[in-house]
Formats: sequence, structure tokens, C-alpha cells
Amino acid sequence: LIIVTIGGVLGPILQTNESDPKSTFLSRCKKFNQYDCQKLWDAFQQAYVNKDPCKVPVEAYDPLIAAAPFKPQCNKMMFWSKTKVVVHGFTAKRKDCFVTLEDTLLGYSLNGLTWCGKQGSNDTFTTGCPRTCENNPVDSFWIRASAAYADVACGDVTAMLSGSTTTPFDPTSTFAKVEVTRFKAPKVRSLNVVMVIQKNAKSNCKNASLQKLKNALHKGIAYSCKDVPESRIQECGSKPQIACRTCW
Ligand code: N1C
Repeated sequence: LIIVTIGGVLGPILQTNESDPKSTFLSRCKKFNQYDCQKLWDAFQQAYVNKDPCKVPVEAYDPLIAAAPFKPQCNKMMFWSKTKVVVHGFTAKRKDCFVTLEDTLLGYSLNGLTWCGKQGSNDTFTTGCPRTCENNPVDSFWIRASAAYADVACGDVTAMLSGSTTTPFDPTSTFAKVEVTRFKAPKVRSLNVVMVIQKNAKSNCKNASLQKLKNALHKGIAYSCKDVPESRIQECGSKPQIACRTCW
């Protein structure tokens, strides 16, 4: 009871205030050192402030991406679709093996946040932000960042897809629409799919949608797919002594 009470009092002090995206952005950004976080916040904000929140195109984030370009991390780049929790549970512990967009400065600083602007105001809002219109500020950011991250992909690339869906390579996903088609041979040597198999799986590497993935890859990029139980991924996450190349 005492712990609960103390937790209840300290909780609001210790936690980041998600309703203030600026302080969340700055405190997350600072963990990366090496960047002028206030300058990045300004570049971020100019994309959507004082605009109709349904009229923020993907290109609005070009200056932000230019201010914090992604570094290629050959053979370690991890992409995903519908496996967010499993992937980040793993990469959080095995940064030595793989990096996702959320492990980069921009992905980390904006992960899980909501933001939008309003015409006639220079403020950032977190409530009443539309997500159903095409050119909304949050979706446009993730599309722009995903494109930039995929543009620098190199070497052997990994993607975690979900065997718990009927269409693991979903043609409407960011992975399919934005990332896969940007992988370029010979800079990217191979795409290696890790099919996450949970209990009551609906699909595996034999799923027809993966034929479409193979076809969408630029010629010259090798393809592989492996069905891997979620428990194996967690095991590799919790045992640093397991070599990255033998995780699955
Ligand atoms: O549409 P998805 O997945 O296929 O997108 C995932 C894909 C990853 O490989 C990432 O590189 O695209 C990138 N990406 C993110 O990193 C990301 N972080 C948070 C795309 N979307 C991201 N989000 C949010 O999750 C964003 O709001 C977007 O709409 C969802 C996409 O999740 P998904 O459908 O599972």
C-alpha cells in the first residue's frame, strides 16, 4: 500500500509528460548528444504548425530529415510490419545485433507521440489531431522517415513480419508501400524475413503474400524467409552470449 501511495505521488514527477510533446522530444533527443535538439524541434515544428492538419504532405518533413540524416548501419538494419512490440522488445536488449528506425534520433524522439497544428496558431496540439485524412502530420512523418531510413539500407537487411496475420506482407503497410521498393542492389545484398510465429499462427513463410514481396524486391537482392517462434526471439534478447548470427 505504501509503495502504491509513493508511486502515485512520484509517478507524475518521474514520467515524461506526453501531453507536452516539446519537452518529451527535447528530453529524448538529448540522450543522443551530438545534435542541437532545439534546432531539430524547430525544423520538426515548421512541418505542421499553422497548417490545416489534413494538409501536411510527406515532403513537409524534408528539412527535418536533412537536419538529422540517417546513418547507414550495414547488416544491422531491421524493418518490421505488425510486429512492433516483439521487434522493439528484442532490439532494446540487442543493440549489438539490429537497429530499427525507433533506435535512431528521430524515430526514438517521436515514437508513440501525437501532434498537429492549427491554422492561425503557432502551437503544437496533441488532442483532436486527425489520423484519417491522408496528409495528416503523424502519418506523413512516419512515411517520410521510413523512406529516408530505407534509402540508406545496405548489406543484409532483416524484416520481422507477423505470422499472426493472414497477410504478413500487407500491400497497404508502410513496409510494403514505402520501404521494400527503396532497397537498391547491389547496396542491399539480401532481405531476410523473420516470420514471428506466436501460438495460433495464421501464416508462415509459405504464405502467398511473400511471393509478392519477392517480386517487389529490386532484381539482384537475394531473399530468404525463416519461421521463428516468438520464444526464440525472446531468448536471444535475454541472452547476450548468443551470437547475433545464431539468433534464429
Ligand atoms: O505500416 P508498417 O507497420 O508496415 O510500418 C512499419 C515499417 C517499419 O519497418 C519502420 O521502419 O515502417 C517504419 N515505421 C516506424 O518505424 C514506425 N514507428 C511507429 C512505420 N510506422 C511507425 N510507427 C507507427 O506505427 C505509425 O503511426 C504507423 O502508422 C504505424 C505502422 O505500424 P504497422 O502497420 O505495424
